[in-house]
Amino acid sequence: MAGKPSLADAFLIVDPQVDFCPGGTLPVPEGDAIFLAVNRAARNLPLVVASRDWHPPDHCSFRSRGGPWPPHCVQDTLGAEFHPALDRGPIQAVFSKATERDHEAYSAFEGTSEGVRLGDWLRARGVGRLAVAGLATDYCVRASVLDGLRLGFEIIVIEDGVRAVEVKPGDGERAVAEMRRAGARFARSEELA
Ligand code: VGL
Ligand code: ZN
Repeated sequence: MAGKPSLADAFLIVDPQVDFCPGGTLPVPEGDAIFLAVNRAARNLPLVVASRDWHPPDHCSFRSRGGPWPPHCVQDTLGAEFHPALDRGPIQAVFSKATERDHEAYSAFEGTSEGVRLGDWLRARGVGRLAVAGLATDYCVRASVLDGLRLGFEIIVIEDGVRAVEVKPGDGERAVAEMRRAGARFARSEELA
């Protein structure tokens, strides 16, 4: 395909799951509004991966175990599936995280696909510049972006492809400021086309 060179070598879609969208058990306000931007970015970037929150039924982050969250993204349930509005076609690998009952993991870089960690998988494919979108801005997107920067990736957040939970009002904006300070850049999905 002819066109501008890509702004990124690969695209990470963080936790685009049913439970994080309206109607799910841990809904992010307007969580399902990310998919236009996410699908557009995925069409226009050369390599696409996704992470998924993939909890056992008694995960330590659940209120039943003293954690902060209602049960969500329980392995092999409907709520843990990718949202139907996500175009799965371009996704080449899925990285599961927080799969053990006593360990919480917000960052997609703690996720594995067939035993391989996300960072190693990307490096093995020559990825240096990574675009990131998904849910939620103030939790798993934030943690993934900060981790990716620490690991030496250049990170570009797709700003129309993220939404925040906002347990406290302003959490989304604070997370954006923190990602910027750490060195993340921001672009709109149209800029990738
Ligand atoms: C997430 C809260 C709990 C996320 C995951 O994907 O942002 N948030 N588990
Ligand atoms: Zn979770």
